[in-house]
Amino acid sequence: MEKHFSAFQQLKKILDEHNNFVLISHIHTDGDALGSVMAFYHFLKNQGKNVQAIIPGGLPERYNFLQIKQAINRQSKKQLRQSIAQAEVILILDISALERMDEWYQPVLDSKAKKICIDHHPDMCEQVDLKIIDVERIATCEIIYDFFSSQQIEITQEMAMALYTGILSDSGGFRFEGTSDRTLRIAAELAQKNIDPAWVYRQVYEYSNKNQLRFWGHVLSGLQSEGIIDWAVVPKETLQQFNVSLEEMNGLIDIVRRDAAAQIFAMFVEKKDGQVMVGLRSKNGFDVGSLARQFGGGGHFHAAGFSSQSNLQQVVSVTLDKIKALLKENAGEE
Ligand SMILES: [Mn+2]
Repeated sequence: MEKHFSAFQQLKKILDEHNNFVLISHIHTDGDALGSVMAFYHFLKNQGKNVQAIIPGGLPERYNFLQIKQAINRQSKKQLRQSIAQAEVILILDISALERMDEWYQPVLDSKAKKICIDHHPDMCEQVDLKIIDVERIATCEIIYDFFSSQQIEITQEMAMALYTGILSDSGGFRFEGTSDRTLRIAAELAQKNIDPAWVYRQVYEYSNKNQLRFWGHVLSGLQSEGIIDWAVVPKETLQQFNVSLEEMNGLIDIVRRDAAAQIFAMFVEKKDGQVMVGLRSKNGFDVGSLARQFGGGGHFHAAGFSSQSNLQQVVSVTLDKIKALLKENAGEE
């Protein structure tokens, strides 16, 4: 039997028995977060329920094809705070850490609503009433697909598009570790609902402009390397010079991953306010998720990140030293 079957039944019962819902996911949002929110949005709306969908921070333009603007952050902040306080059920999707609800973290915790976490990140969701966590899944959208199909819920074309996009984007276009035969079977099922894989790929992965590509070229030409570690450093002046947003960094680290001679990858980006965002990837047995958690961040075994208030050079050297120390430790164990 399906591993989450009884949790899925509980979830279905909760959805059936209530009318006022809030859906929320994480800041610096991505295709899986948006796909998860949009799939539940369409499902609950089709059931005639009241639904408010919330994403902290901005909505990336490239996902406009999912009609996110028509569904997410539709109320003023004051009204959203009220919706959260009055909700009966809050679905927290693909969150990794509840703090990633950002400005909505405290309002959600204060709400008397039943709180439900559905996620494929290691479990860091305290203070919720029901958790459906599965770290073996490439995307939260995979778990949501299982929920719908286990409960014989019809997946409409809009729901299928949302779920397919989430799986496509979190799997890096069906390439990353964790992409399984099950991933491909689910994608195939969803694609039957009038989804053109090449068209969706184009929306998600071919959305760059020339300026962004030139910026990527600049960063790549400054790529540094030591042993099996590759890294790049982007000071805030470079972001300003090329006039690119943080969002336009997305995907760059996955180009760096193409270096066959390296196995651990880090990208250090200094934001306008001085905060440093660190993206981490690995393609061996090195757990970047646990590394990121040591620095107050989060993520998966092969893809993770954290942010720091220290200055850029300091974050670079502390992170690289930590990676080297862990590599030495791992080598000692063998
Ligand atoms: Mn995800």
